[in-house]
Amino acid sequence: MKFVDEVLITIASGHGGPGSVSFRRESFAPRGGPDGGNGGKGGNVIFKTSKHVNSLVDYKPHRKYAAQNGQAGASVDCSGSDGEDLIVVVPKGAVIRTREGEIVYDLAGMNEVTVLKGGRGGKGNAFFKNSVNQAPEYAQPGEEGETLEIILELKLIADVGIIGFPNAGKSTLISRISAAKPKIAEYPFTTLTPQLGVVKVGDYSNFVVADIPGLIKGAHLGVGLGILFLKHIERTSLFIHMVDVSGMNGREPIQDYEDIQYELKMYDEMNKDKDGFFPLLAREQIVVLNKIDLLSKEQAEKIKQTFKKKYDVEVFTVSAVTGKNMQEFLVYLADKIIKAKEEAEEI
Ligand SMILES: Nc1nc2c(ncn2[C@@H]2O[C@H](COP(=O)(O)OP(=O)(O)OP(=O)(O)O)[C@@H](O)[C@H]2O)c(=O)[nH]1
Ligand SMILES: [Mg+2]
Repeated sequence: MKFVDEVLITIASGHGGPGSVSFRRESFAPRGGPDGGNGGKGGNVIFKTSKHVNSLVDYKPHRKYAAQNGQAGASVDCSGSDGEDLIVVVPKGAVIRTREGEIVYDLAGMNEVTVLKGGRGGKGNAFFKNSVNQAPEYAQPGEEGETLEIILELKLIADVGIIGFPNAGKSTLISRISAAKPKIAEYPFTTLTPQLGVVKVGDYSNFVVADIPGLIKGAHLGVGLGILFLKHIERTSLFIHMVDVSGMNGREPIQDYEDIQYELKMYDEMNKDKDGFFPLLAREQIVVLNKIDLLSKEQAEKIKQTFKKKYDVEVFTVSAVTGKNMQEFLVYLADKIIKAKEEAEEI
């Protein structure tokens, strides 16, 4: 299925129905009093999140999604019926922004929110009857509904994001530590859309890892698959930065690492004025040097020390294929995430 993570649409709540101007006309009461009923209320626009929806593919760009209008009041004190609400079902991590980029609602952690209220129905002339005016000839119009052009954006919800060049072994890692079954292949850009995997820690706890498409030099200029999908790791406090250190395919680990950092920097630069944005470079990165099954022990240790000294970061050397050193890395990762979650809860 196609994966869509941003769409510009218009939403509109319903107008209130107008009140009615009417007088009772019955053969035994030729000069009957006012009996114009009230108009119905316009429908609201309500957003609901569902874990069963994971893309915005159902929403067509530039289309208007509107709740029903309330019906007009009628004679014999008949009220118009209320317009039906419009229920917009979106993924758990959806964000509603104005066209200018301002956040209207971030739906992460929300089940339901009324974004636009329908207009009130107008009162019919029966409502305005009083001792002074027994036969009012006016009724209220219905209140107008609201219209809003929005950018509906999806940012997946995960605890940790895996970044790295294509072929670094990101999907191999997520398939090893979670039940996710992403496509894995020896050619670059195997992963075309972000994938989530749930990692179980012990019997009671788990965390969510996001595998995103590979980044390459110039991604911020649109090279490869670009950098737009980085938004799916904006919610994570931690990144796993995977580097292929096998030397296969002529890859230079240090250069690859720096190229990715540069792309993150450019992403931060491009998004710094966006409402609610927190720079990617400010997140902690755990460096995972992968494919050490193709290196000698000494070679693996040497490259590990080079990274440690140069960047002052936590470094693991692993093989996502054979599982070497994977347990040690997972224990460290789980501990980090649990601590980060505890800190977030304290705030
Ligand atoms: N020898 C060896 N090969 C590995 C290891 N990890 C992954 N590979 C291989 O590297 C290739 C790329 O692996 P993927 O997991 O698809 O890489 P990716 O980072 O998800 O790549 P993209 O989706 O293209 O960004 C596959 O042929 C894997 O079998 C490893 O630890 N050792
Ligand atoms: Mg992949």
